[in-house]
Amino acid sequence: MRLKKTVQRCLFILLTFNGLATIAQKKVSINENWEFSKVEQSTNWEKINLPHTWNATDVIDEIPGYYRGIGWYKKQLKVSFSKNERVYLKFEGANNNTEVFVNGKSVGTHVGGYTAFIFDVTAYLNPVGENEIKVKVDNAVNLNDLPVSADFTFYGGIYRDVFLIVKDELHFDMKNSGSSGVFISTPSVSAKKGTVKVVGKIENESNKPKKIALLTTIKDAFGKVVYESTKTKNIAKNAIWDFNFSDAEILNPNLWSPEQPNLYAVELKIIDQRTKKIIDSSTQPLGFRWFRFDADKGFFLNDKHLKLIGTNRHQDREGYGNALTGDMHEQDIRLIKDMGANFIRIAHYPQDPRVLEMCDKLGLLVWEEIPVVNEINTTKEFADHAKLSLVEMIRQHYNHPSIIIWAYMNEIFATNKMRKLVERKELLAKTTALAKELEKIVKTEDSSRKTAMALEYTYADEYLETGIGNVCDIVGWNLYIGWYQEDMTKFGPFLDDWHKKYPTKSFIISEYGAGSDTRIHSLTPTRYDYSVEYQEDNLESYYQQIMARPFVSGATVWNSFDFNSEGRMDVVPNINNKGLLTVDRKPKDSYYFFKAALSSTPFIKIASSDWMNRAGRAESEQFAFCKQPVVIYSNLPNVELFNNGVSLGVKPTQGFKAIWDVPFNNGLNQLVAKANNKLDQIAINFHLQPYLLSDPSFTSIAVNFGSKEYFLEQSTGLVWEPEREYTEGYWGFVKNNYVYTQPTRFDVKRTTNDPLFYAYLKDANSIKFDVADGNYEVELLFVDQIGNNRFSTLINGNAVFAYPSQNQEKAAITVKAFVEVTTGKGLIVSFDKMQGSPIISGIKIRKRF
Ligand code: GCB
Repeated sequence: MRLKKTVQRCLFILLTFNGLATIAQKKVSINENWEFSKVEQSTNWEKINLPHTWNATDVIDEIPGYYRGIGWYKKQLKVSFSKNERVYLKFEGANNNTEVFVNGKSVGTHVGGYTAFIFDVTAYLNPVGENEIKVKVDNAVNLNDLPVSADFTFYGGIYRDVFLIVKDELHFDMKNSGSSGVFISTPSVSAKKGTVKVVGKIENESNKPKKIALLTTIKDAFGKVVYESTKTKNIAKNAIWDFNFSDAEILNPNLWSPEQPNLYAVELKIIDQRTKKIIDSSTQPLGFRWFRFDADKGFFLNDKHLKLIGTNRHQDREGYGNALTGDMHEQDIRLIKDMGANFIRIAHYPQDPRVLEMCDKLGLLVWEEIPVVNEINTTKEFADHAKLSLVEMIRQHYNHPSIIIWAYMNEIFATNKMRKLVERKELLAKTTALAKELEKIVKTEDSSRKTAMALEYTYADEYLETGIGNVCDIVGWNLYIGWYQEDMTKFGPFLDDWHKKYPTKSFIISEYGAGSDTRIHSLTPTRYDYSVEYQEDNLESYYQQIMARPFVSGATVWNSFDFNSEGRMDVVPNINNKGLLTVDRKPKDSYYFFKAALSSTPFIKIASSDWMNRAGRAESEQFAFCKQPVVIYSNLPNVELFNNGVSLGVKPTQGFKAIWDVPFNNGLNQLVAKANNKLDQIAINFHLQPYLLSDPSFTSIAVNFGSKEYFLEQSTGLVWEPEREYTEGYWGFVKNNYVYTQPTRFDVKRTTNDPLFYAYLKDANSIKFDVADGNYEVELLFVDQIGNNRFSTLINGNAVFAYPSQNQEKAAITVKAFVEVTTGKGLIVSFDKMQGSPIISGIKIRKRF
């Protein structure tokens, strides 16, 4: 009740202008007090507020798939408007197909989940009393929708704001593809002078002619008026005035750039000449900047060279799906800017207005694209939807000075290899034809930006065969050499080769990256191990290779944030974890590498913030410490590191980093890194295993069998150490012909510690822990139902568990046993094999007495 009243009070925002009379201008969100149901006839509607998605939780549960179908929304709404006003509903985004009903009648439909749409609902509304707004949203699988397939989740729902807009019947164009109806550009711009072009339509929907004045004011970032003009016009009844003028010339404009995102504002007001009232207004951003790409030298902004460096961004977040608040969108863009980025690829679809607003304000150049991903459907409907989304994206975001690239396809031949040969030929031809059509659309809509598409290494043959890469201005390369393919050092040579083949084509590395899970750490990082350390190695190497090649215009890491991709099985089921930050926006240490590389102010960071709990063996019986590497990221030339107040020496940084082999003591290690006046500190808790396990200082050990990585249990900070072969006096497995192979990842039921369980040691003869006599608690970890393995596990000769258990699924199993060791021979875990192979995922031993 209370909310409703507030809304109604807010409906009238009174504007005053230059002493002119005031009039109501109304644009108010109507996000609150909706009801939701998957079934229209339901008697059980859930009360919700927008933004909303019905998939926020079912994309992270253990059941494969997520609900793709219809969702109904309804809301009661009181609207007061007079007979010479028009009322609109504006949806900033609903995925994917939407139909809106007012008081039981359909007012319109919209296809496409990532762009805004507006309906004039005046004729359907009851001007006094309640109205029922009902919205049917559908995210069912439909191959005519964009995208046909992609590595992200197609959350359903009204996941962006909805606005109620009330306007006079004479107003700026409300029928132009969900846009503001006003288009600002700078046809000529230099440091000396910028010309501003203002184009749009004013529609007189009344049945009387009207004399109006269009007042245009341009203000600089400080609110100072730098241009003003009044243009009058008689608009006939039910007629449209197409206005188009370029007489605004701003001398010595403050240029817009990532370092100085000087924003101007263009304010347009329509004044009724009879009543002197402002009857409509629109304020648009304006930035003076120009740019060009050079195939040899890279990108230039305002005639200065600028290497475009940044990230990609998906829009979802843990627990929210894609239904984020404006502040969350803003926080993301700030995180990207704070890292030092000057460029962002808004992939793979147009995003919330707040995203673009923040890119303008904070200074991030933008590549934005429509979601034509992996493949096209060769139907006319699909092509129409692609064209519609492209036009909507361009018109809706046209005024943002941050945008420099409109893109329309991503890895477009990704699925063609799976198709039959005849189909393949047709698909390649139709895809290329569609690319040409989309290219033409961009050039007609907005020739001031460049066009692009993102290609991928694996489909290079198809790009050559069709020449599709030549259709657009700029090629994006999504390159994962060193992740999906071997050897990251081959990345640079691939670029050299390509540049030689196509010396006149500018390109950007639109994607590069590696997956990482902040729970996984490695002293020997390798491809596909998902350790934070491998991600760092990969990104650092790519960064150096990119910077060393001036012909590479820029690069965007895949991805800013870990994101949901239901059906993907990396280390966290349903999550693509190539982010520099986690799904809940915690920076991984690789984020700080970029911060060191890109910050213009002194920066220093001990890159172990994901690895504050560590474990390892003492160097020897005499030396009660264990040496492990610690990386410092900094843009300062020399860094000094201290552990518990003792200096470990000064080291020069190379490639924005220095590495120390830190002698860790048992317990707390207070690390402090210093350079100039900058300082960073971190406390690392080290669990030092005695050199001999029989030492009285032994307390516990946890081993992640089947893995070469440390696994940090999130809830407790417990460190599971990587497996090792047995050496006398310590611990390890005894196994003939041991060759390590990386585990196969799968979703392990009933645990969130999937990597701990899906990695398992197979066919070990035994596992020995040379502990002293005493009482121990032993936990054995298994993943159930692997192959047709049948065996029993014994501790010091006593059977404790028969595998498999009665589960019918690949689930986590933990068996706890209390064992007394009396023989002086330690603890031995062994297996009695009945069928297949014995396997074991982990062992944890804790000394009790
Ligand atoms: C790509 C795709 C992107 C994926 C990414 C990955 O090339 O464009 O959508 O998420 O690779 O992580 O595999």
